[in-house]
Amino acid sequence: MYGGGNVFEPMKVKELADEDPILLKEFQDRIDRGEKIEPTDWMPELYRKQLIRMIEQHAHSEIIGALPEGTWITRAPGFKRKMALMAKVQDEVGHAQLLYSAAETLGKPREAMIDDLINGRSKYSNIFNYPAFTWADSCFISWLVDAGAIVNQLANAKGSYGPYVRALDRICKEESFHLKYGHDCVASLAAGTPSQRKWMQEAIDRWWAPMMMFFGPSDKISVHSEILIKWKVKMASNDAMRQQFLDMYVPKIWELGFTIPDPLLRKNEEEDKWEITEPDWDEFKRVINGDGPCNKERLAVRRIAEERGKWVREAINRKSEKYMVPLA
Ligand code: FAQ
Repeated sequence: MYGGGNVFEPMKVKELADEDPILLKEFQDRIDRGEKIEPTDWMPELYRKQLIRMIEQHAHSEIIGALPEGTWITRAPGFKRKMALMAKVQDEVGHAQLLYSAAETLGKPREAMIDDLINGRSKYSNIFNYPAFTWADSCFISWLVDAGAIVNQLANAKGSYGPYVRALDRICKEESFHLKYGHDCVASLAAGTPSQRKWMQEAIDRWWAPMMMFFGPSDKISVHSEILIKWKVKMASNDAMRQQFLDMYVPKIWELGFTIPDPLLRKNEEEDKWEITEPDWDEFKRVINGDGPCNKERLAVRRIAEERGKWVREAINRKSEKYMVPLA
């Protein structure tokens, strides 16, 4: 009912051709003029469904994204790192709440979104299905995964759907702080002992390929980009975002003395473009469809959280006097 669909297959919803052409043109004109679309405004059914799909997946990514880093809170080196990581993880969960609220404005209840997540019907970012074996893996996430998220979100925060862009605006501010924390963690390891440098290098080696996939399939095979860019939901293509990330962060990784595990990586100065090894899109499809190294574990944790929180939700929702304190 709400959309979703299988990877690389467009969603089956009311065709754009079946929408009222006058309303459709007015809608596109508003978008072209840079106006924001608000929940009570007219919108094509496909715009609504695409937004629900994308915002919901984004919300799930934040909540699942808290898991690989969250397991490092108790083992983070020292009190200050523990405090900072705890605050960061709380922020990520808060981002999910903002995003679920934004998606709810389009008509899909939060309970239905959570249900789709824990039952494996919704997607979330590929990258959080890989294991964080060491503290350095957590540092990679805090610096470079957050960096990738910011590249995407800063662009899309200028998009067309009011509730989503307002949520992104706030999220970007918090993510920028995470980025500084993450860079500080990686820079500390870079300036540390040979073992610490080795751990960080190994983390980069493990996470680089999923990081390249993080921005989505290449423009040649991306399914939704064309319409989302036309409607200013996505403000740049997947390849453009990937290029921007490479431009900003490859030099910074090199500056810290680390290498990048891609023999083909080079900047083609003539075309002003980074050349990379084509990501393994078969692995990507497997991972986002539930068959990655940690998918089962990630969803199992969310299921336990859902089960354990049931009594709280029931207590809040219950109308019976059982949980009510008499006023006098
Ligand atoms: N992972 O046609 P496209 C974060 C799916 S937040 C999984 O190109 P689209 C914060 C896609 O859904 C990270 N699935 O799709 C943090 C579609 O499948 P469907 C999340 C992916 O929507 C940091 C199919 O492939 N950010 O990290 C991925 O035009 C640190 C075809 O792809 C957002 O969600 C992927 N990477 O472009 C938290 C930002 N890529 O639905 C904790 C908003 C594609 O047809 C720690 N989202 N797919 O079954 C977007 O900008 C877009 O949705 C893209 C994908 C760019 C992710």
